Amino acid sequence: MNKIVFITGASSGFGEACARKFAAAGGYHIIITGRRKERLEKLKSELEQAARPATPPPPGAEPVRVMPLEFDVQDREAVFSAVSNLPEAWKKIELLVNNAGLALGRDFFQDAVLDDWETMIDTNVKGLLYVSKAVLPLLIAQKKGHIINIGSTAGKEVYEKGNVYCATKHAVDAISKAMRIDLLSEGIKVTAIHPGAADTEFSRVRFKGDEQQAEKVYEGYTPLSAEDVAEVVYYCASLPSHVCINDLTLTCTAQANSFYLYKKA
Ligand code: NDP
Ligand code: 8X3
Repeated sequence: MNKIVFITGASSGFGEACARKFAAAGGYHIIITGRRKERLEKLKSELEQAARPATPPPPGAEPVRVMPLEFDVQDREAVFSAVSNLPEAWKKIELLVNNAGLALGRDFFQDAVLDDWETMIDTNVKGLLYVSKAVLPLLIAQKKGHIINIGSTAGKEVYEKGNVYCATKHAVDAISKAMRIDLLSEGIKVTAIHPGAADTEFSRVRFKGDEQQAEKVYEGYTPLSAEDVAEVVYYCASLPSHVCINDLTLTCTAQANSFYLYKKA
């Protein structure tokens, strides 16, 4: 029987790459969420119609089925109603990947826009909490499961003009540690994965559509790709049930942490 994985922010970047990875590996049905419905619908048909998995699926695995769910993680009611309206068969979720998130702006604290701060806090922190609280009872009911939270190197060190984005990712780090402790008795694993710079739509969103500024972020080195991150998520998810990676930071080879990124001139 296939496991059910619930991935937030699957219309782009890491989340989309994770959906592709789990589909290609076989043995999973996938709930993909985001606000851009057409992208989710397109991904669903692509994954369901895709050729056979690259590797032989586990014995007894069924062909992948994909359930797109359109909601804004900032909208508490929408999150809870999307999860509670899932068909019963889709409620047997074993893996939650809390990935939806964003940065908005890169400004000194004194110049930053309050609305940007609120959106980051509402999405990266409150959104992650809402989704976790909505999905957790489904994991707890099965006395097993795994939550993978996508943090960031920005959640390990604060960098100049990163202020509130860094704060939200520090919060993801703290929430992950807290979840791991509190969920011990429920048999639920909690993994925090902290990627460094990765070339997705992240910088385009951060710089509000300014393509030139976004491209500059990835000049002079080879950043992580969404697929690199998806490989690591899949690895963490496919370990034996008694093994949990608690905290994992991955960067491209040119990056040591939030401060040290070696760019060729
Ligand atoms: P993308 O911009 O490519 O993808 C972000 C995803 O999050 C999209 O699918 C988007 O979907 C979803 N999302 C954003 N806001 C909301 C919302 N309010 N409600 C529902 N879904 C939302 O960026 P990445 O893939 O790079 O980012 C994924 C995660 O990884 C984020 O948490 C980010 O902070 C983190 N991260 C990114 C790094 C990078 O360098 N790229 C490095 C470290 C961490 P839609 O717009 O359709 O709603
Ligand atoms: C995204 C990586 O360095 O832009 O979390 O903050 S960084």
